[in-house]
Amino acid sequence: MADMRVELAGLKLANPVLLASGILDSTPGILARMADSGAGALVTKSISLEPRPGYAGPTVAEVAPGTWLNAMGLPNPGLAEFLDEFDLQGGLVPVIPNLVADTPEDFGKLAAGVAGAGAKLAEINLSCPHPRAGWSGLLTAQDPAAAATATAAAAAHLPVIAKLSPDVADIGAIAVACAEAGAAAVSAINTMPALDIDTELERPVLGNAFGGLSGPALLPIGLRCVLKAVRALRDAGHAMPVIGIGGISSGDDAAKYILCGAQAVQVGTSLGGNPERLGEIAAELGGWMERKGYATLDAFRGNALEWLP
Ligand code: RRO
Repeated sequence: MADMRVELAGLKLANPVLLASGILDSTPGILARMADSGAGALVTKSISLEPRPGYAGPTVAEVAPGTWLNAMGLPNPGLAEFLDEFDLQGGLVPVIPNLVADTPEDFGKLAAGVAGAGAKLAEINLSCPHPRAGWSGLLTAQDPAAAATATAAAAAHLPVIAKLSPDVADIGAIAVACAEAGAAAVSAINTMPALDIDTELERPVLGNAFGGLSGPALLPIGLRCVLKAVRALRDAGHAMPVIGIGGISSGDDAAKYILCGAQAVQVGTSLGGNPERLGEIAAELGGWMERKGYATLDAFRGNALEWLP
């Protein structure tokens, strides 16, 4: 049987298929079910210092079969209630809190809070695709200096994964900036900033107008971003791991990310309505490895990079 164990920023995981932030992660009970289903680790919904109610609806819409647009608006109970509710150290598999803040200071406070509660690794969300309607400016993950400052503030308290946006000219430069600021890993990608219009109402479909696109269409975009990040990090001499996210709905999709050099992957949208799919995706990846004769993930990680000039 293929050995799918993998190390991620000091954590030893049974397999490289992780639950992505923002889906099936709003209560400890759902997280426990995802652990039972076979996840290598669980990333929580984004947590802010203070509670956030989220945006007015509609907050999600299916814009093509399996393709979703969302602008939830970071609904969450805030750090204090999150820490009361969730056990960050005793679970069956590691729980990785996802943190979101508007300032480096708040990223530092959040990181200190979850580290104090026993978290060994956190993901920092630098790339929520839809700030409040009407706001214009750059996402943190669109500005290498801002991404580096936020990363350094959080990384002072525990190892962090910086979650990047696909909506950038050069994701490699952002990944390198995060590595140099002390990130333990980067994850790519968050949802793709997008818009849909209701032709009857002649207005945007979502309450917040802009949203983030997810689903199978994101797979080729995510693969390109991961490959570019892996290459840029390698060229800059950083061994920092990249986690692939976007459009994964099968073990074959997960294998594609690892062939592009990803250390692990996260799965979200395809689990909607079918939580058990996560474990099946991990099992399918194992089946693919056996069919190809690979005993470990290291045996094929990054093989697609050889085809690039
Ligand atoms: O809560 C959201 O609306 C949201 C977040 Br924080 C994110 O990072 N990505 C996304 O698609 N939605």
